[in-house]
Amino acid sequence: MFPDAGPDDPTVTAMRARELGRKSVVVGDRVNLVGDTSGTPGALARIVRIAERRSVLRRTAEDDATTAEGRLERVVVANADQLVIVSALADPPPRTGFIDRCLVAAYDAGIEPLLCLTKADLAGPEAVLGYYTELELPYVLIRPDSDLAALRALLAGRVSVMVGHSGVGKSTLVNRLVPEADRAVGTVSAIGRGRHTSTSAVALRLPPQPDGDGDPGWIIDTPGVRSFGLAHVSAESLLHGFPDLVEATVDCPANCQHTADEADCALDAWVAGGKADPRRLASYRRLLASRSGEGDPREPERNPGDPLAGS
Ligand SMILES: Nc1nc2c(ncn2[C@@H]2O[C@H](COP(=O)(O)OP(=O)(O)OP(=O)(O)O)[C@@H](O)[C@H]2O)c(=O)[nH]1
Ligand SMILES: [Mg+2]
Repeated sequence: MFPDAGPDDPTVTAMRARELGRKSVVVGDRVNLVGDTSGTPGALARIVRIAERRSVLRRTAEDDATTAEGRLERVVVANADQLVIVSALADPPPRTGFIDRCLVAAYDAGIEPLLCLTKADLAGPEAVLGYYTELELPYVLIRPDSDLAALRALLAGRVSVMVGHSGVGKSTLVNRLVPEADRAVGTVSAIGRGRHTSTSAVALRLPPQPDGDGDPGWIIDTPGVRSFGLAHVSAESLLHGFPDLVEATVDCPANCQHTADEADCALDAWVAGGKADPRRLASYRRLLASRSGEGDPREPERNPGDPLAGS
């Protein structure tokens, strides 16, 4: 792969050469190949080198770095420029806790976020967008019959990776963007029983647009995730996923941990003064608590009164 390969270049099948050792190749990696790179049926090339990665999107199975699961770090994709956070407006319902986690991961990876709200035919976006008012977060609304021109313009010239819960419509959208992709699409009821329709990440070249000049970009479809663990992100870096809160912390006492039991944390006054949404501070503090292993933020009873807050 990737952007420098032309649309007419053959698709090459390659395996990882033994000399790479334990280094794994992930979707989005740029690699050097040797052997038969003709792309003819049966031809097999070898991957002998992985180029330095421009960006690395990671997630962990859990938030708590003291557990085995928390230390299990997965590289989701390499060299992406944009993280398309896909959330359905209904069926399954949107979870701002999950979106907040993705924003932290995007910041940590040096990737720009784009909020993609699907199933706009089933519910309105007001509640979700209201939560992000202070953020200037770019977003697109998708319904089955919607024109995808705005989304295509945001994808042009870049490598974008889609993440989201199972059943939010990632593969449906990829199939609309790249008709020959033929990604399997599932029913939400089956997904609810723990089935994920897509089981591996796949990068697809977006088709050239009639009026567009230049590179239409690449889109990477990924399997649905249940949660987006952030054990690999330091407590300090977590805050950067909350640009609406970060400014307030210059008034915090030295070594303030910004937790709810910090008596002089400036974030409380910031929110009380209407400078940011209290739900965003609650979400940030849930992430802080979850990292230190205090309870499970995904338990709905921890978010009474805020149906959007789950992750
Ligand atoms: N009403 C409505 N349904 C949609 C829309 N987009 C997708 N769906 C339906 O949602 C279901 C799940 O879609 P998928 O594209 O398989 O979801 P996914 O995000 O790829 O799921 P995983 O591969 O399991 O992660 C399918 O039944 C789609 O037809 C939409 O905009 N509106
Ligand atoms: Mg899918």
